[in-house]
Amino acid sequence: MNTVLTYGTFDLFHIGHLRLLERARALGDRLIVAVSTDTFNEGKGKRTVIPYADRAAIVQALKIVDEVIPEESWEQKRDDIRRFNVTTFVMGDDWAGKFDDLKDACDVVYLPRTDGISTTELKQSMALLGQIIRELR
Ligand code: C2G
Repeated sequence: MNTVLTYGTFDLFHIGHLRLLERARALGDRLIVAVSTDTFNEGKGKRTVIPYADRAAIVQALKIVDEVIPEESWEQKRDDIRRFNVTTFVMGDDWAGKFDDLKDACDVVYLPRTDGISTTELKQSMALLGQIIRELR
């Protein structure tokens, strides 16, 4: 049983997130996803639009996802790898190199990000749309 593990905020879930999870799942027999809690995200300096419970429910609903756990700290990865007997740790390549210290515990794979989509861009588009609507009133 090859277990794949990945971490993320998955705010305003979009095709970039889905493509990452699909490719991660294809690297093993089961996929575990650690979703960043709202508190942990505040520590990352990230304000999420969608609360943790909803972000976790959306990811859990995907047929390619076997389990969702909360991501509450930067330090939990090594314990999670041990706890779930993880074969492969996966992240998008915006994190390339950042988790190489885990290479003694499992395979570490960085996958190319999906171009043209990001939560930040979605937020910017929504803010612009709101401004246009206000100006049209
Ligand atoms: N991603 C992607 N393509 C995009 C956007 C995101 O492949 N266009 C990937 C990211 O590289 C990441 C995953 O989707 O692997 C989740 O992205 P975020 O929710 O932005 O995750 P992040 O806030 O970077 O949290 O401990 C690690 C952190 O929790 C990662």
